[in-house]
Amino acid sequence: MTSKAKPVVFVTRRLPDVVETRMRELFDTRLNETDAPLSQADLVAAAKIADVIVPTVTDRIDATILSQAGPKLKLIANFGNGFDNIDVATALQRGITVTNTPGVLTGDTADMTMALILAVPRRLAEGFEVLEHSEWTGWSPTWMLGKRIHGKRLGIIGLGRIGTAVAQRAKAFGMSIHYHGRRRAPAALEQSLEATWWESLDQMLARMDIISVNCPHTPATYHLLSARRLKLLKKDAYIVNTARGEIIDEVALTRMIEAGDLAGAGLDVFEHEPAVNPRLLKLAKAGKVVLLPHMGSATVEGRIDMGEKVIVNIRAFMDGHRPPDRVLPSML
Ligand code: 8YV
Repeated sequence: MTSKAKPVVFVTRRLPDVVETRMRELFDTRLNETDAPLSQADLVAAAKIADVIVPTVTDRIDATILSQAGPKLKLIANFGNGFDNIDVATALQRGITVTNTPGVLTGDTADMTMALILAVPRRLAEGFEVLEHSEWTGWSPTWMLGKRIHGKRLGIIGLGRIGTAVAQRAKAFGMSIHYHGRRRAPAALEQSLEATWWESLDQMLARMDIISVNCPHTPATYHLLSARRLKLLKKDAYIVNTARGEIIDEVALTRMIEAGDLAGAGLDVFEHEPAVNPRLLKLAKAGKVVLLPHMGSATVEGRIDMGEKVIVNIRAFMDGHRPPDRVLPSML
């Protein structure tokens, strides 16, 4: 790249118009007009020509792709908060900077988490379905009874930005807040949430009414909710996951709900997206689970803010500054 040339920025999926327009003004932007997820060969081709790649959760930027990257590729500016789609360690070893988009999708994802916390115990999807199939024969005092939300214990796994925003919402709904994380939260945050820290995840699981998964997917959190740990939950407990499917052993979870060893689940993410285990779909029909297609951060405002963050990161990097949202080795 000569000093005046605009960097080649390869964007793997369609982004909001306003974001694409701005990117076109600022960079030599290559867009994926079809919006179809790219194949590995497409990603290799992009990595060969680009200064910057802007991937999303649907692109696996692994060591195979990185090993074939051209010498110009110096930045992967992920359009997303989670970066488990990128082999960050290999990228950093190769001198490629990685950035993400934290902060701007916190509230939206927490809202969706709260929606699932409400939807599953209060049987929202089942209610819709009765009307949809014109099966409502009238009100009855003992029909369609769910479980009360307020007064219940919510166990949050990962009290980071999103976990904290979930806790604030859940507190307003009268739930008692419990959490487990690698580190204890600052005392002021604990106090404001009236939150209880559990050093032992196992002990927390055994005592909660609802579990919300809000930690990132890393090698350490893969199947954190393993078959063994899921068995620690109370039989009438629920699990909500808006983080990553890989954090829960999905087959074990499905089996437990089928067997009546767990009351239900609200899942926005899956282990093998976009594939969804047909047995989970069957449980959804039976009203035991509420399933959403990875919509946690899917708001117009959120997507535009994510795009803005990507642009800020690219510009800072190209101007020779440290981009604000670098993924650091300590975050892996
Ligand atoms: C995004 C997400 O939709 O940002 C994240 O980590 O899980 C999602 O909300 C997706 O990652 C965009 O790439």
